[in-house]
Amino acid sequence: MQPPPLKLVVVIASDSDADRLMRRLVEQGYPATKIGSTGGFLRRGNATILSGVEEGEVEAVVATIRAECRARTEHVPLQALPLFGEGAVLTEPVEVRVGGAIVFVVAVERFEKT
Ligand code: 2BA
Repeated sequence: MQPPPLKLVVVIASDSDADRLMRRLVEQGYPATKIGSTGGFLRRGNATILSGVEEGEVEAVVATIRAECRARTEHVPLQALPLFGEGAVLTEPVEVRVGGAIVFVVAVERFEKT
């Protein structure tokens, strides 16, 4: 019999949400790996979490991500943004989404443990 198809759930979350999310995933029995990463726009530290699960487990993993990573908005000075900051004349802060999560679900072609 063929093993069930595997999916790789890739999550980009804020550092503050990522630790809680890792704990919840592991408590629920899902494997997870956290990698330190940096957002290209805000250049703030965030975390990338990888979780390889069976296709039928993806919805439960995504539900946990939704519960633990809530989006909010924050006002950031324009000067703090790498793309626009240099030489910016406007002083009003811009509204950006922080927290929440970006989730990619990708098919795993091959999984091997050596
Ligand atoms: P950052 O690239 O630092 O982006 C942080 C937040 O800034 C974004 O939140 C978004 O609200 C805003 N933002 C990003 N680029 C923008 C732009 N060109 N103009 C205006 N506002 C912009 P999220 O969308 O929740 O993304 C959070 C983090 O997830 C990103 O951090 C990045 O590290 C990652 N990410 C988001 N979409 C991605 C994608 N398609 N591929 C790879 N990484 C992605």
